[in-house]
Amino acid sequence: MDILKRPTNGYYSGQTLSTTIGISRAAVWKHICTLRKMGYNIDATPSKGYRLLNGDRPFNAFEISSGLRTAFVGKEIHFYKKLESTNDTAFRMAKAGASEGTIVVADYQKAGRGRLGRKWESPPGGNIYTSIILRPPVLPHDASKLTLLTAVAVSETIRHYLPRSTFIKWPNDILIGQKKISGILTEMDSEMDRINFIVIGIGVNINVTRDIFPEELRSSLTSLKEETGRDVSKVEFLQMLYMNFERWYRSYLDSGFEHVRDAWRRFSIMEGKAVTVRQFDNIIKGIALGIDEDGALILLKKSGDTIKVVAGDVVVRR
Ligand code: BT5
Repeated sequence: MDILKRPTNGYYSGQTLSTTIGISRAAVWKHICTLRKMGYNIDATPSKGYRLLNGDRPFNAFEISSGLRTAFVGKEIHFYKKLESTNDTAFRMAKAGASEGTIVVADYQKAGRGRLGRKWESPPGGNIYTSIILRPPVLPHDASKLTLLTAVAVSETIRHYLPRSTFIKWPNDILIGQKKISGILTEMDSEMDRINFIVIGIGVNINVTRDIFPEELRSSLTSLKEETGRDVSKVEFLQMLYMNFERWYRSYLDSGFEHVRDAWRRFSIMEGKAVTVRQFDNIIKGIALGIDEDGALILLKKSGDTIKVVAGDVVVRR
């Protein structure tokens, strides 16, 4: 693939490719067929040879890893056209010993999951569904901080395309204005005092329009395409996301949660707002004061008491 990408005025003949790579011409043809299946637009003209036609970088593991400037996130990438859920696959891989930073990406999820058994709509082709395997040397109690630092990394990446309007709603929603563009699902395998591994699943709506989603969700979600009016490269988006993620993950492990918390607060839409938090059947109302050093949401209740919320779904009331 790298040879075909080198700039040329014409074609690479089958003979040139065969001698450069050191394989037979029949094998060159087999590789060309495989590359076409991977999404590359390759022109094959008898008597001239092969030429890579211009076009977007196809969405595959090779493209995601070429030019990915990370130390460990994405050093191993498992790419699938179709999966039940990238989190399920990543969880199985982690159980079987996959190393930290291993990535699972899919172009379509048949059973994408949100939190608490909810569904994550995962139509084929236009969106990003990815999971990152981590083995952080922290206590299970600290796992929720990884959701918050991931939210910062996702928000930063989206802001590259939409400079002002990206916000985080605690704990795991990324919004454009009031509409959800991305969600994060953090799952863990742990003992009382040790994390064996964590899988961080990230879904982002990219090159789709709202009408592809079920009607009841259309007014509450959006995509990069809806907001910018154009398609963006999913390869470029993912590379930026993995780089941003690795930077924040390292910052947290090396220097603690404080910097993450500061960045999170800059993206937050909640501070000072009246919110309702639903925790199963329990409803808590209050003014959101921010997040504490553990990543928990701090609420000021009408009674004047402050309480700490560690899990739940938030509605911002005004
Ligand atoms: C989340 O759950 O927001 C976590 C979503 C994580 C998805 C990723 S994709 C890769 C990885 N593999 C998986 O199987 N999952 C992860 P929650 O906070 O429970 O929000 C779910 C709610 O968001 C649903 O009940 C809908 O209201 C809404 N929703 C569903 N699909 C959506 C979409 N594509 N875009 C925006 N909102 C959506």
